[in-house]
Amino acid sequence: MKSLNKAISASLLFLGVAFISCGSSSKSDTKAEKTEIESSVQVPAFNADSAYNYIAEQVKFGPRVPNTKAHQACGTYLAEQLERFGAKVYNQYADLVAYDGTILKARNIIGAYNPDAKKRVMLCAHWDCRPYSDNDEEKFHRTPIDGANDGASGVGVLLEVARQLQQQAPSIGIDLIFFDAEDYGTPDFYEGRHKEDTWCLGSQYWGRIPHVSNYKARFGILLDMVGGENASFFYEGYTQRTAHSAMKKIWKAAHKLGFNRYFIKENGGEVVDDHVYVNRFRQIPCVDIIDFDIRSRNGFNPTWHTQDDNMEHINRNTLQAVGQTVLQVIYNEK
Ligand code: AHN
Ligand code: ZN
Repeated sequence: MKSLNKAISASLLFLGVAFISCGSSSKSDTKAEKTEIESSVQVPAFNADSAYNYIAEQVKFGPRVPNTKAHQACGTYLAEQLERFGAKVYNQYADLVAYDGTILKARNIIGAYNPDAKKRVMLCAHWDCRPYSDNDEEKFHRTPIDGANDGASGVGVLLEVARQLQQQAPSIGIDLIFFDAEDYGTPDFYEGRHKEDTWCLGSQYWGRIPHVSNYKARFGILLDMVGGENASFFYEGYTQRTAHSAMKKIWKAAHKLGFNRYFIKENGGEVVDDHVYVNRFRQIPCVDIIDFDIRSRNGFNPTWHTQDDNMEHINRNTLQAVGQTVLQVIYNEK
């Protein structure tokens, strides 16, 4: 954190010097200085402790599985937080049909900043929890997860982004979208008829019926499992094909900030996630920042869909890397 603040003030100092010299002679307005001036927007410092606390608050409700008290209470909390941070809040309530026919009382929650701006970027994460620990020992297969990383981490980072957006407005409009019912996909133990597209039900709904008609954004960033220990974010396969330029911009920003060990500039595997439906139904290129490494056992973090996906395995340094990178990108959009 300290070094980041130093870096920001150093570039401001440089900006000041550049302005002074430019004032006396336009000839000193060299290309290098110009580039420095253009890239010197003040980017606020992301507070990982704050993001961590927003994750802990969600986890305290218990597993946010659709159709439970914990889910309903957490939905209220999230909408209230967005209000408190000055967003215009939209709620989408929908009855969504799960893989086994269960009707899920779902709620997508959207917080809009500068809602009238034409130039927009959307940031999203899912807020629901998987009702199963089906990557754990068999006796836990039907036990819900805490979802500290899988769900709450992305939302926690975005709530901290919301707090920053209230303090300092970027030049473009921003929409924070908390999708529901992402993680209710068909478990392997299901013996009934298999349906297609059973994951990401909230984003599929939003993609067909967005919170404002004809909703458009330049690009989206999806945060999924962004709080784990030793996280690595590769170029996810679907993102590579559909949101290439936004993806490159994000990894470049991360490297500029020194987060090379998290943001790996190599191809990763392909994951079905909310970004697929954002792109498929709304033609908005959307980048999935997801802790997914094809070199590990199943690609996912060891706590994925297990009882270990709890606060004990949330790492502030990972949150910092992701949160600061997101701020770097959105405050540099013109
Ligand atoms: C599938 O497992 C098909 N998609 C992973 C998306 C996901 C689940 N993200 C979090 N939990
Ligand atoms: Zn999941």
